[in-house]
Amino acid sequence: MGAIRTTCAYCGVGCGIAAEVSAGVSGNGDRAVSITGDRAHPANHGRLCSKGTHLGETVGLEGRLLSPMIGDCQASWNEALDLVAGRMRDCIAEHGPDSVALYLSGQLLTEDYYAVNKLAKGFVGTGNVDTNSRLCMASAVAAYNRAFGEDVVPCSYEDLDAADLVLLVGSNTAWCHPVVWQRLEKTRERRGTKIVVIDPRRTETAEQADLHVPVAPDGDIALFNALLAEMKRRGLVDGEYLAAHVEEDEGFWQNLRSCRAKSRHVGAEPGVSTSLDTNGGVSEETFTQLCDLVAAHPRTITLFSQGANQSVCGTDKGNAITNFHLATGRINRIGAGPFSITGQPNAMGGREVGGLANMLACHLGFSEGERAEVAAFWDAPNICAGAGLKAVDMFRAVHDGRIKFLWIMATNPAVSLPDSQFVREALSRCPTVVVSDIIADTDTGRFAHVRLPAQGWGEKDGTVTNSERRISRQRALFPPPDEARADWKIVADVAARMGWGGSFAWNSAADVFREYARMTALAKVRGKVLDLTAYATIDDAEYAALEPFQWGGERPLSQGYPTASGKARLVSVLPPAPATSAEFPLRLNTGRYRDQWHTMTRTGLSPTLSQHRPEPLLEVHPADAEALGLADGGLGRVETESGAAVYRVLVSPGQRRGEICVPMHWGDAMAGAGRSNRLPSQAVDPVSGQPGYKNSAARVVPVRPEWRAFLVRQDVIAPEGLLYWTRSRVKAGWLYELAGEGTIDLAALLPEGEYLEVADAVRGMRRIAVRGGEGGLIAAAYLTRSGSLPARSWVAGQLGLDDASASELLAGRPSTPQADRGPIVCVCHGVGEKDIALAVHDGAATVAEVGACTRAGTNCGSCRPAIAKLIEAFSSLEQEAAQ
Ligand SMILES: Nc1nc2c(c(=O)[nH]1)N[C@H]1C(S)=C(S)[C@@H](COP(=O)(O)OP(=O)(O)OC[C@H]3O[C@@H](n4cnc5c(=O)[nH]c(N)nc54)[C@H](O)[C@@H]3O)O[C@H]1N2
Ligand SMILES: Nc1nc2c(c(=O)[nH]1)N[C@H]1C(S)=C(S)[C@@H](COP(=O)(O)OP(=O)(O)OC[C@H]3O[C@@H](n4cnc5c(=O)[nH]c(N)nc54)[C@H](O)[C@@H]3O)O[C@H]1N2
Ligand code: SF4
Ligand SMILES: [Mo]
Repeated sequence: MGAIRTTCAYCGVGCGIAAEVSAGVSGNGDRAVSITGDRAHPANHGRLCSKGTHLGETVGLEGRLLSPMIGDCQASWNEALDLVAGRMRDCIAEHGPDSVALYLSGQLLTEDYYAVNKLAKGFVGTGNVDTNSRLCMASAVAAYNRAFGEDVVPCSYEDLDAADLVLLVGSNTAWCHPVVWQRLEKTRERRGTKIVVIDPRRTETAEQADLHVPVAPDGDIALFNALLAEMKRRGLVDGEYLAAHVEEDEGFWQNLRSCRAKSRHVGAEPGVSTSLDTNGGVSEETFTQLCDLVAAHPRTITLFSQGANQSVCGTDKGNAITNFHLATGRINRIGAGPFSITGQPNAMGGREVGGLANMLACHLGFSEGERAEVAAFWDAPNICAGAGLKAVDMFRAVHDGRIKFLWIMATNPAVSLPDSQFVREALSRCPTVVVSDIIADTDTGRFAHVRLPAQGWGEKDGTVTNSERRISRQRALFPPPDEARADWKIVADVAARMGWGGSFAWNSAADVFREYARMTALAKVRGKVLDLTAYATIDDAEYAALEPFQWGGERPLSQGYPTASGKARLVSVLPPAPATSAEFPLRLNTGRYRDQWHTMTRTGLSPTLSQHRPEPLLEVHPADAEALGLADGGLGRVETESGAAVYRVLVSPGQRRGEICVPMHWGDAMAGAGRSNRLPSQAVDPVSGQPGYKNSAARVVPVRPEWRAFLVRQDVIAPEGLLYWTRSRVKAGWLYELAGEGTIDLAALLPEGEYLEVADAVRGMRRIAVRGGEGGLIAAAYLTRSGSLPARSWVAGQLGLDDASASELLAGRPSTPQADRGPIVCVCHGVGEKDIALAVHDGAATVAEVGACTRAGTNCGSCRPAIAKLIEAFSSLEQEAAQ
């Protein structure tokens, strides 16, 4: 079989993939696929990052939900669908349509999204359809709507190739949109493009930038206002563009000036530089450097992501950015514009069809006229009366009993929503929770009354829209396993049981797509940019062969803005009011790791991807660590008004003082106490409803366990009563890190088998290796109260082996020492820090030269920023040594 062209399962870059299936087409579950980048796809031209490259490790059936479940009992589709439809019908009859809610995801395909939106807003008659995109780009959507009159991203990736200056605002691009990052690096090589990173943290992206602007948390509005005021002072505002294409809020320019004069302080102890002063907490020197770069390079793209969106002033941040671009005329021109980059593979598709509670469908709102047109198009009996509840409010309504039926699809809100203890309480109170997922055991699934098995990536068929509005096909590679069904099909099946079958009688994803494309005519006649009517009549073969295409074209707003006046708008925005707390003096930031995806239900299954950061880390500035009594590699508990979570401490000079950072990924399925969303509050942006995940008031206390241990075993367990535990995937099973107080019955955490054991009560050391029936190592555990523990990688490598020697196992290391590679940097080729140090010692001075001697960074390239950083560190060590 030749390669199947499809689209990556993960981020909104939307990379094209060529997938060559070598096993699994027969449906026996033993799947194998080789993944390479699709050279013909305009989003990536053949490049892929570590997550895309290793997709093959996550297409197996391990952990999959393979049949409908009612409670803990397997059920038939008929039973499950009857129950879901029956409960929904009863709920509507007794409590009205708004007692029903659907919570969706940017990981659904456009066809799925379209189907659910139609069911809810047209047939059930509720606006309560919202999506995890609320947590992700709702603020960017709101800012675009305010500035341009429609949710339209005004740029394309090709603009990145033509820009002279790229401002990355709140984006760790090298980790979260790695192929865009690689594209930027290419542009920089080719045309000397300058890259500026505006981020409180010195991320790997910031390390590689020409200028890092360490803005204070939520200092972006002050910074962009100051930047624009300075451009005005230097005579760089584009008066002609403003006159022809832009309206402004009353007093816009005075407001900007007064903002520049004001001095505000946000957070933190005295002496900590989190002041949100005139430049957003940025020193005068750095601010001037930024202004000089901006003044010198009119072809500017601002690429913004969660550091802008996930804030209680995220919409205003977005508009501070659009204001700057509009006023300097840096928009609708090649290589220029404010570019919100999307997170999930189909965040944009959801925005198109109406996945957000405050839009009806196809970029239409809830005016009488719009509702009537949509009702007519769908032939809908119960068009909803108006906008529904946004994500955080939706779960509040579940909590207080207004919503009694909740259907969650392709998202894991028990981990990903803020104040997750509250969310769990809400879920446990809700009379009916339905969860459609591909994985059997997720934190959210534990609260479901009914679980429905969906088809996952590699099985499902449909379309996704990426950050630059490009629609691409996802194509099935394998037959669906067991009972798994397409999400849109599950929705249609429920609709049919509700008596609306005729309106949901699609036979294929292509049928749904055509209907959606036809519906965009409603947007078109209202002067919107969204218009897919050219695709409304494609046949099945054309849909099957559909090539990636962009709606709106490369620069969709260059023909005028979709507002009544045809003009865009400068929106007056003010920096947020100061927030200080003596009890919680630190500012807590949360973010992502290079090789993990969200709540880890899929990437957590890949041994390769799990090497980069096997545990959740609490990053703290060295001076704060000292003041707080936190040791590098020790444990720390973060506390906020909402809750507490425990992490491994990483002392990092990349943090600003007074600010800490933790990852969003770990939930209860993967860790004991590392669920970060116990920490942020339910506070949201007043316009967009997006939570402020990146700036919570917090404090940290050291955790000093009496013992530490790790164990490896082949299966999944959930230890209880510990201060800390995490699990991470290794080749033949799982590696558990544990820490606790008092006594621990280590053997109780191990499977039955032949036990080999050593213990030293005085030193508080205990080691156990367990062999199975055939003599292979099935588990091992190592505990210490005061000493050190063996290297995890060697022990994990023995799991499942028949010839592991007893003495080596109990020593926790091989009798002939192996080369210690240090922490793995390049996961594709298994190259460690020490291999790179050696290469630098031998004279390698560039990433390419390190690649030539070690192969590091020569496959997907996701680790190249890390290699560059190591070269710098090791070369300065070498120089010091030489002096
Ligand atoms: N590896 C990986 N890639 C992913 C994902 C993943 O889970 N893993 N998820 C995808 C999704 S859905 C999304 S939404 C994207 C997110 O992609 P990004 O937005 O790049 O990711 P984050 O790490 O959430 O946050 C970005 C940065 O915002 C900074 N920040 C925090 N507060 C502020 C502030 O006040 N101002 C500014 N300017 N910056 C601030 C943080 O320090 C952080 O470095 O990634 C996508 N890609
Ligand atoms: N603290 C903090 N919290 C955050 C963020 C942050 O930066 N900081 N970021 C927020 C952002 S931007 C996002 S996008 C969210 C992401 O948060 P979630 O959406 O909760 O995260 P995922 O782990 O991607 O959840 C997707 C679920 O869908 C399942 N799934 C995968 N494919 C399919 C499919 O085809 N069909 C169905 N039915 N199910 C499928 C997966 O197994 C998984 O359970 O997290 C938000 N939460
Ligand atoms: S950048 Fe990586 S995760 Fe994102 S679409 Fe491309 S290969 Fe997938
Ligand atoms: Mo996201």
